[in-house]
Amino acid sequence: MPKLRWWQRGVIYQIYPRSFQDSNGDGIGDLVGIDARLEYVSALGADAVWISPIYPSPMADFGYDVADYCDIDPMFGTLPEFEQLVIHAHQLGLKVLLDFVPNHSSKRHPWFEESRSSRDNPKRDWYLWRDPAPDGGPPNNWLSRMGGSAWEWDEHTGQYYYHAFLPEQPDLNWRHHDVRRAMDGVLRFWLDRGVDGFRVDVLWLLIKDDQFRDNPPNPAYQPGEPEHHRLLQTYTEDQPEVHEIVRSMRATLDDYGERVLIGEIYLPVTQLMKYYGAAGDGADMPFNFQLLNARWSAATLAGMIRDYDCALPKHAWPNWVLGNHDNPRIASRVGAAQARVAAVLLLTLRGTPTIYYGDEIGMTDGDIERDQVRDPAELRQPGMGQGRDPERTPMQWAGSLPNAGFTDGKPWLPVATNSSVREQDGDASSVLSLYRRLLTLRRSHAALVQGTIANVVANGDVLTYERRYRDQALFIALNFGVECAMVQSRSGVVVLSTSVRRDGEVLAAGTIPLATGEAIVASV
Ligand code: TEU
Ligand code: CA
Repeated sequence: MPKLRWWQRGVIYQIYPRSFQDSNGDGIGDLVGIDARLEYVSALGADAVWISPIYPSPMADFGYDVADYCDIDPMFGTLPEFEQLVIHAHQLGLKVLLDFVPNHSSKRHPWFEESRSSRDNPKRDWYLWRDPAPDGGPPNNWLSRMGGSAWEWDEHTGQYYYHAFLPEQPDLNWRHHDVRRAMDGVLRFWLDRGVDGFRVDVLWLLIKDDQFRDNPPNPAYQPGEPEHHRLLQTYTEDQPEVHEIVRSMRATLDDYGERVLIGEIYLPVTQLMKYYGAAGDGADMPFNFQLLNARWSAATLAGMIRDYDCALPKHAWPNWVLGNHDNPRIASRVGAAQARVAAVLLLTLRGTPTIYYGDEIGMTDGDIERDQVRDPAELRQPGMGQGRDPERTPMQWAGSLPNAGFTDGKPWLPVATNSSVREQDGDASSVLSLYRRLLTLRRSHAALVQGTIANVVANGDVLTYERRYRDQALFIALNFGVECAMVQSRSGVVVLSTSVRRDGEVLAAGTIPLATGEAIVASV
């Protein structure tokens, strides 16, 4: 087996910068705050931090609307502070991944301001401008993922521009050579500053149909679903030409050695696999989001794990994501007990895990009152279940401090009331301790990092599988049910359990009991 790359051995920890640690009392997290918490992340046992966008931005979509790709927003800090953060992270053995947002810029980006200034501006075609339909309406039926038409009328030049998200986020034209060149320069700007890789925002949306054909209706649309689900995204996503762009991003990173390219891609598994590249020359890890909305049952997960493993191209490296800033938190989706089972699952499956900040202390979705809503997705489509504020509430460092130690000022979103890092720190039975134990176990057991996964079986509410590397074999059993269950096991020793009292228990061959919400890892 070839030597693994750092991101194959490692665990990624996602930081939503607005909500991690405020250092200056303005109620918004920042780089100095993140820097002060790097020791925590490294002691947790993570290997890399991925920081959601920190570039200058009007914050219409909280940084996913970039006004300058090569600087830091003053709200978050300065470029020297970022460079300091990278040095500090590297001293701690942590890699730093940035969020690259190439699909769209802010409408305040100088590129767009030029583009919209006149029809014959040299940057006009850097964005997607179209004439109105004969009736004066939008050029076609494409819908925004944030609600309404994806076309915004520009009075000054008498054309519409396309935006897959907010009107404040015009889509760039990735068929234009100069756009590609400019964006390549952006990647190099950060790589030159020691950044270890990128998570690329909406990678599967970069290219749209060059004939701008109408999207067909979605026959499976159910009332109550977000508006853009009315149409299939046939002409607005996953176009074949996107792969050539992924390849060129990958080639740029390869100029710098072992840097990682991760794609944010919400697609069914077969389409997802194409993003690895036909010759393994695409993304290192197209994000695998299946756990984000999986039905929480042993049978569903067993099928999903087996199918994913089978679908992976030869040499492609798997990965699993349990939470992010766009989806409800795991502890709210499956409850506190099952969130522990989820932790064992995430950190014992084959592939690189991504942990969303706060999940390691069992944070739940925050309660956001109507007048506290900040997320544009919710403000534009109220009550559609699109709101992302609940999973973006501030990290809870110390329950005894005001705002759980996140800020001395007024937090931009309310701080929830979950138990904090400090409360869980010395408690061997806490979720935080479980995460730390799991991350330690990964480091000491090659089978968890580079072993095969086999015998993935659901039996009633219990999921079992084996991880094996050379003469090391681990048996993992997880109880998804609300009742105690019996599991067939070989003889061995429990090396980790969700209930600490079982650690070190000797298992005789035969059936062993698993309490509700219990998961074990046994050396067999
Ligand atoms: O998300 C893309 C995406 O497809 C979503 O899950 C998105 O949150 C949803 O469609 C909006 O209602 C990425 C980022 O992760 C997200 O935070 C940004 O808002 C979005 O791209 C635009 O940059
Ligand atoms: Ca701040």
